[in-house]
Amino acid sequence: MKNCNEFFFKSFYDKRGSLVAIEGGQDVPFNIERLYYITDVPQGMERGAHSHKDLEQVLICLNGSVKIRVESDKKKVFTLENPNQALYLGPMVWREMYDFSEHSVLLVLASHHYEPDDYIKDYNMYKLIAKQFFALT
Ligand code: T46
Repeated sequence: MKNCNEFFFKSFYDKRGSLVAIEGGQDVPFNIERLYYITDVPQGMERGAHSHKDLEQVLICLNGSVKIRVESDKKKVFTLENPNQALYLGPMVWREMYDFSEHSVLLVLASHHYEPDDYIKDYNMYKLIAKQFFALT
């Protein structure tokens, strides 16, 4: 699937517990300019429902679990449920986050500062632009 893939970070696990280290530009394919996290999502609530024109992001569920419905040249659903599991979302990937478990914590690493003009929130508009974009990439 284009511009979207699941991967795993190396986890340093010993009798004291687990540590995951993330180096920008090495463990994720961009330099990290921003991070944010999503918590306290009520049961049944969905978030996202947009794409980004240029932004690259990596999603990590630090606690609990969450499902991500994605679309680029194909459609797929990922379940994030381990803190060393990650989902890369490149440009022009539609995403919808849902089924947040109680106490879930979704951490997002982003390649750029917050830019409202980078969002595509209209699904019909997304479909039009994505069709051309993925035909060329
Ligand atoms: C994405 C998914 C995975 C800011 O002021 N700065 C920020 O960096 C972000 C991300 C959001 N905001 C404000 C904008 C809204 O007033 O926080 C509020 C909630 O944001 P939004 O409705 O966009 O949240 P989600 O969960 O629908 O989407 C977020 C990201 O915005 C988006 O880039 O890919 O998480």
